[in-house]
Amino acid sequence: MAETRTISVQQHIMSANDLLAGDIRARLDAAGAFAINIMASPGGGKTSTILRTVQALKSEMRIAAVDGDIVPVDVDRIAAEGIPVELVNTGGSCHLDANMLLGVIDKVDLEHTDLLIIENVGNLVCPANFALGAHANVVIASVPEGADKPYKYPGMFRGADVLLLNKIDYMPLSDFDVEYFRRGVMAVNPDVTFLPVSCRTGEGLEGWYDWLRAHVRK
Ligand SMILES: Nc1nc2c(ncn2[C@@H]2O[C@H](COP(=O)(O)OP(=O)(O)OP(=O)(O)O)[C@@H](O)[C@H]2O)c(=O)[nH]1
Ligand SMILES: [Mg+2]
Repeated sequence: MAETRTISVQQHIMSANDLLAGDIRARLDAAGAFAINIMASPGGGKTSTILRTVQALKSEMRIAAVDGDIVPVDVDRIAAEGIPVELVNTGGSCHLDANMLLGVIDKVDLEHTDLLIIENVGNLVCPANFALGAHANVVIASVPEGADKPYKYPGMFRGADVLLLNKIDYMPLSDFDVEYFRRGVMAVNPDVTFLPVSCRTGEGLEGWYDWLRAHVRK
């Protein structure tokens, strides 16, 4: 019987994605649009953060959004805030990749966009492995998920430029150990901008808006 051999092609798939991500970055830069890739577990607060951000900043900057999902539930919520938003139908994939994003980027008026917000698929593993050409990775962890997430999903936390610890309003009901969480984050990503926030009460979000104000060219 013929011998079975396993050939890893992972490297090549990643490289192809990186090339397409480079194309997206070039188009964003040519248009002067700053893009963020928001990643979190399902329910961590990606859409809530987008809604809050749009409400707070849409009078200061032109915001558009792209949402990776299989149904337009979040797209409809974001559109209700009065900004352009496109659904990238992921067909059930566990992440967005650059090719999927390229499929909708032409529908976004990048020339008239200062901030493009990409809501990735709810997952703490796969999205970290696929660059989208965004200028910054924004990872959201949330208090009910527990403080051990940086230890269990280091790849996601390692790649973050901004880390929002959301749902801090749950802190009094929780055994969440902020120092344990912070140590886990610092072990893999000491330079990350770490901001505890609550999309429910608004606590801490001013720091997030200021980070965006400092990075988005208007
Ligand atoms: N108490 C509290 N609830 C929050 C907070 N942020 C979000 N939620 C709630 O958490 C739930 C999930 O929030 P979403 O913003 O939809 O989360 P998501 O990450 O977009 O979820 P998926 O798109 O399904 O992956 C909703 O019921 C929100 O109202 C917060 O800071 N505090
Ligand atoms: Mg969502």
